[in-house]
Amino acid sequence: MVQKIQNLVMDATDSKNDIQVIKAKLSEMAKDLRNLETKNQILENTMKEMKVLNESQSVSAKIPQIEELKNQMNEINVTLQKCSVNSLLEHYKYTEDALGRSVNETLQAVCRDLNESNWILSKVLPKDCSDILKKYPSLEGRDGVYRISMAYEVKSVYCDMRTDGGGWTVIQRRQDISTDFYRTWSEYKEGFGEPSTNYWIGNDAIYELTKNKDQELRVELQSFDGAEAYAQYSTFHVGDKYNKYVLTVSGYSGTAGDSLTYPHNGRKFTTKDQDNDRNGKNCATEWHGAWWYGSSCHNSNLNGKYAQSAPSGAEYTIWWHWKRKSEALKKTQMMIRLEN
Ligand SMILES: [Ca+2]
Repeated sequence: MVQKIQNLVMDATDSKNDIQVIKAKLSEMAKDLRNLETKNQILENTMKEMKVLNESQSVSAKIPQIEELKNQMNEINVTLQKCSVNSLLEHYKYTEDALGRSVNETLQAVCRDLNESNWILSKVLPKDCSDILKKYPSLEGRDGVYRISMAYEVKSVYCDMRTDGGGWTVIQRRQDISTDFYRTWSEYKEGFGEPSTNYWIGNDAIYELTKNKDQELRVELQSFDGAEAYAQYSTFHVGDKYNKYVLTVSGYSGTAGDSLTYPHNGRKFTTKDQDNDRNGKNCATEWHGAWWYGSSCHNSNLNGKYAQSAPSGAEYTIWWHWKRKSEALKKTQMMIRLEN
């Protein structure tokens, strides 16, 4: 531009053109300058616009990329999560199956072994406590829990190996309050408690032990003042479940008095949930027990309520003919033995 002006001045000077020519040239120059300024302005604007456009384009261009990246990340995360959860689940299921199989197989094997060993034991084990004493005479005087076989079952029972030569199988035992005796028909059927402390051997077991055998029964009693007495019966057996474990008892001897023959001989067993007595009410619920109740309920109630002292009440563990009153007893024990 400067060069152009210098050339024009030079031309004007050199050629000594007239003032009009110079004016025209200047006017032309001014026009060029304005055009230039306009172009410059347009360029600047364009550059500004381009800058703005560029910025906006770069941002808008980046946004979809970010969104896409985010989407991809999410997909990857979801896939990863699914993958790990699925593989964990699969692994867990496999482990569970394997465990279940092995536990089941082991349990079945244990059951088979148990059944087999029970069957073998039932063949070789003694049938009752007198059988134990017959096989092992040195056990005389050693009361305790022994195992006997009964109808192909092995059962733990308490044996009295001391009284009158020993060999007594204990069918009922109470000595403290820790075992509840107010129970159902099925519980009395199966038996409950622990032979080492308090227990009922079970009506099915009493039936098994007394069927086809002449058994004697001995009932031992202790009151809270420490006094002791017994009642012995030369004949004792109970019927099966179809006969409601009907009681046959006779031939009393002893020091406690006979509170069993009457009114209990010939009576069916009654529990709180099965009334087989001839009383208008259920004697088991009336007197908190389970027994061979008669029409007048009872003279003895050895499965009745256990007291920690000696209160009076027909709902307690009483043996009427000993104390001539309904005094709760501290210890009771019923045991049977093959009659000599
Ligand atoms: Ca009744």
